[in-house]
Amino acid sequence: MGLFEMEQVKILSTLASSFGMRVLIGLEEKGLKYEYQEEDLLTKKSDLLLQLNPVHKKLPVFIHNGQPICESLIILQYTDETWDSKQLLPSKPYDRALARFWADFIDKKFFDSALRIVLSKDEDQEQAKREMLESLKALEGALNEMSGGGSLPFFNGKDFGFLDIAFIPFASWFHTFESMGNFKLPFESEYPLLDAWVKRCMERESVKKALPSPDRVLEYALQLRKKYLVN
Ligand code: GS8
Repeated sequence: MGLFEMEQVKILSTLASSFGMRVLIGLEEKGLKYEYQEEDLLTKKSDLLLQLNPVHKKLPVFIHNGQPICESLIILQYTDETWDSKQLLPSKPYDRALARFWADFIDKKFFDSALRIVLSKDEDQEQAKREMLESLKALEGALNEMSGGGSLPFFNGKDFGFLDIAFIPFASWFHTFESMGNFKLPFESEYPLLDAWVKRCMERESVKKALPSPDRVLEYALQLRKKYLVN
């Protein structure tokens, strides 16, 4: 039995969670075996989820040999510190800081607008749409700088890594944002580097395996909206 098979790795998540997808992609890239448990946030949070993530009560939860770890970016960093089969974060401290900065931007700015496109309406939704376009512009600029104007394929340069993993799951939601916001994300005209980057990432096995189809995501988002629409 190889070293990795002796480890017990389990993930609680839900299919359409971009945060959960991050963890699945990371584990796949590292070649780790894991057990996956689907949770249903639309009906009831399981006792296991409440017990393992009592602070935020959110998915995903990563369980390594019985110890729970929460927050997708923290989980990715934990896997990097625990298994060195493929390092997800770049090796230079400055590059690591940049990758973490932009991953944090995605969680604070991009995700905030995403949530409001899905769960709000009228002026708040319009504002969220404008904010998403601005966030994508900023990410296009970051990709431009970090990939040497597009001459390198990924955010961190030549290797697919932490920041790619932090953002690519949202590609499965782009169709949902467009459909719910009744607008078009102008990738080809405004964000050509991101456009090419999404297509490149989508060719990776780890990404193909973790991302649900845009239709599945929309179906889930419609249920979320029905349940949580802020009036
Ligand atoms: C976000 C997790 C999250 O929002 C992370 O892991 O990176 N910062 C965290 N999880 C959602 C499901 S995915 O949209 C969740 O569990 N929501 C339940 C709730 O908000 O009660």
